[in-house]
Amino acid sequence: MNELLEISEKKNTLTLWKCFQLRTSKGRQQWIFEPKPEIKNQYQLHAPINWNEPGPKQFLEELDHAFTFDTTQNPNAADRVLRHLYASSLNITKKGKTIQEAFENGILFYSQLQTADGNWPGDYGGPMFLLPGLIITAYVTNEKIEEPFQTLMRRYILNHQRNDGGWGLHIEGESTMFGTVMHYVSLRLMGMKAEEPELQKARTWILSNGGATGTPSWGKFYLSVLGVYDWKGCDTLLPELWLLPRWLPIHPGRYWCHTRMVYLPMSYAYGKKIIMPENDLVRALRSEIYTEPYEQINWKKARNTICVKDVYTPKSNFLKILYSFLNTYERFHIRWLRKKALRFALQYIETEDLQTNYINIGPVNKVINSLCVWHAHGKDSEAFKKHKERWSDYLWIAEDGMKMNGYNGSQLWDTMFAGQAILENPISDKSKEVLKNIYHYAEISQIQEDPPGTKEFFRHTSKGGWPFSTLEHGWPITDCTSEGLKTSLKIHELQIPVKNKISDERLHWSADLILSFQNKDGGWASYENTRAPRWLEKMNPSEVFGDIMIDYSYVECSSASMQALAMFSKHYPNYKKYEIQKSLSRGAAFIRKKQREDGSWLGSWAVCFTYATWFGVDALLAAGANNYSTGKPDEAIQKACEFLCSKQREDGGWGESYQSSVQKKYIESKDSQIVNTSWALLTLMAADYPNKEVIERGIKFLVKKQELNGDWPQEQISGVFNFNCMITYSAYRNVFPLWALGRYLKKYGNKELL
Ligand code: LAN
Repeated sequence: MNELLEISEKKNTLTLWKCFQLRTSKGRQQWIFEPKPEIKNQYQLHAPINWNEPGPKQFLEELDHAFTFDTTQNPNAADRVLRHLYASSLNITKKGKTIQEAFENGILFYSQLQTADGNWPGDYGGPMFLLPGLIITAYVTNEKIEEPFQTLMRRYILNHQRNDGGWGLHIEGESTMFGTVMHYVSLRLMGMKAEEPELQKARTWILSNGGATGTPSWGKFYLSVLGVYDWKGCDTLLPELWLLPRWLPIHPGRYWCHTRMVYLPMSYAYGKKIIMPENDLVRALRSEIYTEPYEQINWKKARNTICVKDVYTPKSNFLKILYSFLNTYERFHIRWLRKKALRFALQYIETEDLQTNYINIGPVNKVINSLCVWHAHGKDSEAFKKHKERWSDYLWIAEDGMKMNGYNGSQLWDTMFAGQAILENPISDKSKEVLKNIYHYAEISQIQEDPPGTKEFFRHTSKGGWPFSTLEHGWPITDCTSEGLKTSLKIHELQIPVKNKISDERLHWSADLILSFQNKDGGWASYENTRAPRWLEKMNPSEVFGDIMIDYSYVECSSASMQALAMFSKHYPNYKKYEIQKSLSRGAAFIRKKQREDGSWLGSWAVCFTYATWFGVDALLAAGANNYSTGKPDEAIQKACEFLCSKQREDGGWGESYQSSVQKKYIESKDSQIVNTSWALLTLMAADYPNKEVIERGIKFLVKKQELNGDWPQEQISGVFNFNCMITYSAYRNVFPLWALGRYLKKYGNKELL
């Protein structure tokens, strides 16, 4: 392309990106469509806009073009839209010559993305089954999604269509029936015609892989609501389970809270058999996605049909037998019992809505709760309106279009990590200013009371905790509480002047909460204590996720909790001293038990062994284990360091593919990754690993990767949940290299770079 043309096209792209603004308040993030007056005039975008008129129509076409994203090299977008909005004015023209300069440039760049109330907004996409849930819900409830957003959603979906015509479970995954059927249907609901080439290709994928009866159970659920699958083809989602005695291990109150909160509205929708009135599009879809005529589908058989490309956790025999009983019960179910169960489920849904200010715990129950509330109270009800207002909290715009985030953001988490990264070496005025704002976000986000309904609706206490995202969301998490506590304590140590200091009492609440979260096995789970035995996993009906039934003790959550307790004890030596000591030694025993033969730990929440090994080593150190500086390093720490060294690559970096998490064995990525390298370096430096050359090679790799403006490039996807689904952490590429550089500076001082 002619160079001038290319420049003008790029300019046009950036202008179109700028039609969207991010509104933030107390961590809440909402993208709004707000074009500049020039754009409004240029494309005749004056209210009421008729999108079929030539000006607006052209605008949408150009918008579509501006968000076209090439996934062939890397399907991970780099959160460019936000970064362009916030950070395009910074002009660093020279790469740092020393490690200190690289560190400061990194802070300078990253500080521009910090919002006025101290947190970092960012892309938290990755999973590919979330947006379709919202699109289907909006369609069923007859809610129109604003046209520019629809354009960006379609674009996002098309950008991530794979060469074979399908879509995966997440942006890096191979095509699955779940991904493909859900996106095919979504595109059709958003107005695309069945004959369009992308849809033809998708249909070919679906039909040649057995048709939509092979969609996993969560997909079957959405299709049933839409009326393009028969509820008879779903295993029962028995609402009566809620009425079982609470002491029974299979009572859903004992499930992992995410599973519990998803199956809750699912069981309500199933009990009510919510289904949209049939229309032409529904009839058309029925004829498009199956290999046989819709009327001839054997629904009973379809319950147990699943495409081989989707299976991660096959339904156990135990579950199949259980379902054969429950499905029989479903045919004759007791009316009054069903009614009672549904009344309870609705009350529980409404309580969750109130407790979370209609944000809900996650993106899945967000949309299914909306659907249930719409069904129970109607489109004009206050409750449904409040639900709708929160849809935008989950939607994110990046250069690959509009996606649905895996949470209402990762604000608290990213912010506390950024704080700890800078705290390694907070010498510049800039870093102090950034820390002050970080502290402000910690202060306004701590949960100070238990929400109403805590006991009745199976919640652990919340007081003193920190959430993953925002206070309004309000579910406390073990390690988010710990990172919040650690960061607050460290900032207190630094004694920078802050407006509202978090009182000693509030910090004691946190320590109490962390202590209360410890499990019998000595470890810590994610949101609550482990409430049921492991065998409950045999009842995992999801087919596509691993380990979802109970909240297990995790290395990461345990380590963060131990670090926080140890640090707390240093600040408040007289508060529950012995209890904390005991807790730490039980924690250490759990961590040691989880270490693998090769010295590593398996990660559950990021990819993968480098991440958990960082936590494993930090946990042991927090519990008082010796590092190398003592001359007699703890054997487990030694093994962990040797493991890491064995994985360092020629270029000085480390790199794991998401397959490490899926297969639970170390699988290298094609190239070394900034994020894995940082975790490995943080671990080796924490352990005081004596071979400095290993560390310097890693540091050099990080500095070499830094961009001119102080940012780092977005590489592969680094987050995971339930072992099989990946999730984007757009902050990690900034926070972790900064943390590693900061620690290097603190330990070894500054150094010229070659
Ligand atoms: C998260 C995000 C944060 C994450 C950490 C705090 C990093 C972790 O250390 C503990 C687990 C936790 C809280 C976590 C659990 C699973 C979540 C909530 C997610 C990965 C974000 C999205 C995911 C959620 C389950 C997605 C919806 C899918 C279902 C299977 C319900």
